[in-house]
Amino acid sequence: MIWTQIELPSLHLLWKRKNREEIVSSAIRTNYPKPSLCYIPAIVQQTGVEVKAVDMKIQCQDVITPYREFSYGEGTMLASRMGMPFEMLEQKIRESDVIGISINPSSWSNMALDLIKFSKKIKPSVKVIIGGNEAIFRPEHYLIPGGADIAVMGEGETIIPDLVMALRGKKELKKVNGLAYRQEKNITLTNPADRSKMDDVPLPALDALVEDIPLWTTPIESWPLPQGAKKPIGWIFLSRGCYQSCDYCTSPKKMGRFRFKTLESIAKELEHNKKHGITTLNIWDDSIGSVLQPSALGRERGREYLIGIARMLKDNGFAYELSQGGIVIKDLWDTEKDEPDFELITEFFSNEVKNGKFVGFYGQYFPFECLQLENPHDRYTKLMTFEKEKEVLKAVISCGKIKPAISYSTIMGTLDDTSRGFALATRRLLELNGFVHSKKKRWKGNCLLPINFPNGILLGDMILFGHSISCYLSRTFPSITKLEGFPDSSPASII
Ligand code: B12
Ligand code: SF4
Repeated sequence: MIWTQIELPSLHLLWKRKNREEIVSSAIRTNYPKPSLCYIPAIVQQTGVEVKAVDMKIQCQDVITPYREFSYGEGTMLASRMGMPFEMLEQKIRESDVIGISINPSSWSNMALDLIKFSKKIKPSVKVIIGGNEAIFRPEHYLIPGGADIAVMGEGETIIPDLVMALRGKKELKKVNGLAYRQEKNITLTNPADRSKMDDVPLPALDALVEDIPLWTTPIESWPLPQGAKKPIGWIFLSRGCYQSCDYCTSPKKMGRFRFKTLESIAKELEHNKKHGITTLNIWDDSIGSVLQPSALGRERGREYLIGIARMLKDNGFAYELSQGGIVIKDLWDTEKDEPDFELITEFFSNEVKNGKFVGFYGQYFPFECLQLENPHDRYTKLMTFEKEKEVLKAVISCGKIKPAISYSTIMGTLDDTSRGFALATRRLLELNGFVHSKKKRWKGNCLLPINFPNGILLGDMILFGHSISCYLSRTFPSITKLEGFPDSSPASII
């Protein structure tokens, strides 16, 4: 049996309006590692099945293939796939028995549906199996009418071994836990699957991607990398799950109970990365700070664990960024002393250059989320008062020898948001920007002023919304600044 695991191409959205310049309106990243493309092959390999991994984002990056157009504001949005054209997969599909596709952001949905159809057209007998966020939350969309055969509704580690047995005819599909599958026009759901223990998660199949690894060059939260930090840039997950339950976030439902790796297994993974020439890492956990919760290790042992990880990373010469939030801001507050947890912050967020090599923390995305409210904590328990949040951020910025890159965001545009709230968020974002930029010892990092918008808000509305957005948009989509009436994005013009 041959299983080909695929990472979909990038989504390229082009906003076209009469007599106006066209605007690329999707965030496009290509040269970064794709965790599912390393984990799924590693799990499949353990079952003895031959597996191939294809990253359609990293191959043929300049090829743009339009696939759909829809009206958007005063114009139309042209959706294209950017990367390896489907036709180049033909031979691989013919040779495969299984096509595995991972779909995490919902915006990749139509590309996934097209690839499912394409695979079935090339080889009707090929089994198309999908996984990731989209498979878990709306399997029916991909099974009927999408045409996929099976949606994996949980974690590959606990589901794939039995699934492979079923594909080999040695087990009934209905007895494999964690699946949704198509039977003519109906969908059958099997029993939920167990969550995997973090130490049972296999080492990523870096061997399957040796040609791609040198291309993993895009830092997610900081451009450029600090001097002395080396490419390629890999990634690590220390945990799964999160003890919080922010209402906009799928992670706690998708990942379930919080689990974490032991220090021994983290040491093995660091060694594995080093063997493949990787000494710079994205820590991609949703919330490793969850170890501090009483239901995990509790504050005292949790701190020891986090400090242990930081020391291990540094002792092994790693540079690292936390590009998914990683540690909830409230977890960095010492409630007993009513001040930032300086020891934990210094251990985790410091850095230095040792023999010309950058070692330690170099960047983080801080999700401030609700700066428009007097007290952000009122909406999400993971947040604190703005004054405390600032103290934490200041401590993080000041503790290393080399200033890290920090980006931060707030979410605006819900029906509850008011223009007064918008003004408050703007002021606060500017204040943050002011002190993040004002420190000495700063390498030319990136301090963004992004504002995230929920679905349904048009780019055009965002421009009308106000000046702060222009700061974000002008960094992310430089061409947007050329729009008629686009506000000046310099901080002075905003105040
Ligand atoms: C790491 C990460 C990133 C990384 C890497 C993304 C990537 N393609 O791998 C970066 C930083 C680049 C990123 C970017 C974005 N991300 Co992101 N990201 C994540 C994060 C934290 C982990 C995803 C991951 O790789 N997990 C590791 C893999 C191995 O686990 P997994 O996908 O869950 O897969 C397991 C199972 O689902 C199953 N499985 C998965 N696929 C398959 C396939 C088969 C065949 C089988 C059998 C099993 C299987 O087995 C796996 C192992 O157990 C998630 C949150 C989360 N915890 O899921 C958000 C998340 C997926 N991201 C999200 C978003 C919105 C984005 C962005 C659009 C943000 C933006 N506006 O720029 C971009 C888009 C990506 C891009 N190319 O530009 C949202 C998606 C929400 C949605 N419904 O749309 C999420 C869910 C965060 C959130 N809570 O809101 N992201
Ligand atoms: S803290 Fe982060 S990962 Fe956890 S629920 Fe909130 S947004 Fe999601």
